Amino acid sequence: MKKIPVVFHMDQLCHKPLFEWAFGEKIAHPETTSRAERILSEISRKPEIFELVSPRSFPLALIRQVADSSVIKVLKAASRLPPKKTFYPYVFPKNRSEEANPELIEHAGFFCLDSGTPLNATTWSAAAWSAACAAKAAQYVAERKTRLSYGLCRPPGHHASFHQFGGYCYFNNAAIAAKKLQILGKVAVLDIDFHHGNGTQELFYEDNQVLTVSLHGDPKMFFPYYSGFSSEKGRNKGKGYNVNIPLQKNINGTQYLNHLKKALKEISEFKPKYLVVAAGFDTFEGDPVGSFCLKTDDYESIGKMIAGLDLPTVVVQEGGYAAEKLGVNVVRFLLALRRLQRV
Ligand code: Q9C
Ligand code: ZN
Repeated sequence: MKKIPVVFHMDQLCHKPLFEWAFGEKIAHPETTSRAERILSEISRKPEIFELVSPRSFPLALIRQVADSSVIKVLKAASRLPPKKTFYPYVFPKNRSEEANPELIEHAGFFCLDSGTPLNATTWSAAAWSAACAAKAAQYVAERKTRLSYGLCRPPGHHASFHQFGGYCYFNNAAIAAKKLQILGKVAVLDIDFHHGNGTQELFYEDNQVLTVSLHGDPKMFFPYYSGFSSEKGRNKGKGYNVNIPLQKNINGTQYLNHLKKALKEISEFKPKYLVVAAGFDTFEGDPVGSFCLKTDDYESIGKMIAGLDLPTVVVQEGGYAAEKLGVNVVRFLLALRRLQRV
């Protein structure tokens, strides 16, 4: 069986968000470098199964498809910040002012969703390498080199929309993978992160060639709060091509799998040529951000069920903040998908 390509670039580790504001408290930022390090260390224990590869350049044309030039300019402007300086936007205008200037770091709030997604001199490079991981993972599948690939994307991506970064995300990595594959046929994006994939939903909201399906904590109670409701079904041509499945707060593995079955039914009825999985592991029982009760074994069951679609699949890393268990959870999930490599 072919090895599973794991795409990662060391410069992604230069991104070190310090803290965020959570419900009035300043807390240590959950999106740490140790997340990627835990995944890398688990993967390196199985060299007969995984092949670690690095992207070689930024996928600028693809980034431009998922991010407005202003968002790109903001991150590039942040590259000019002094090395230890971090900017946390804290004013978020709702209007689209003519005066909004992406070169001015104080205006970053125009292009940003929340206060948990800081900017510093390394943000642009880390986010662009993360995007490059998604693009290269998609390339493996597009060129039929493998039927399964994994982009170890960090920072994550699914909260980033065309006009705004946020939710620890800068560029929408899953959308980059989908855009790359879309040229070749219909794509389904399945988002199993604890949070609603608002950015991915928005990027494909009017598209009937990309089906977006997300299972997540109910936005009535959880970030991003303003989207992820089941009534959001797509717009214009895209009507009927977005599916949201908000779930109860303490859902366990068995219950989760029942909902996943419904999600997969929607996907198989769409008859896509490719699958992109926005894979967050903040659904884990011990996660400090999520509230679900999934166990490590459940990720194997989820992987098996997804593999049942038998589609060429690109897995893109999203959230998951119980860092000590993140590596084992990711590996259990990928091993269950490995049957896709059989030809
Ligand atoms: N600390 C992803 O999982 N902050 N993003 C919530 C509680 C935003 C999570 C406040 C959570 C975003 C990719
Ligand atoms: Zn999440």
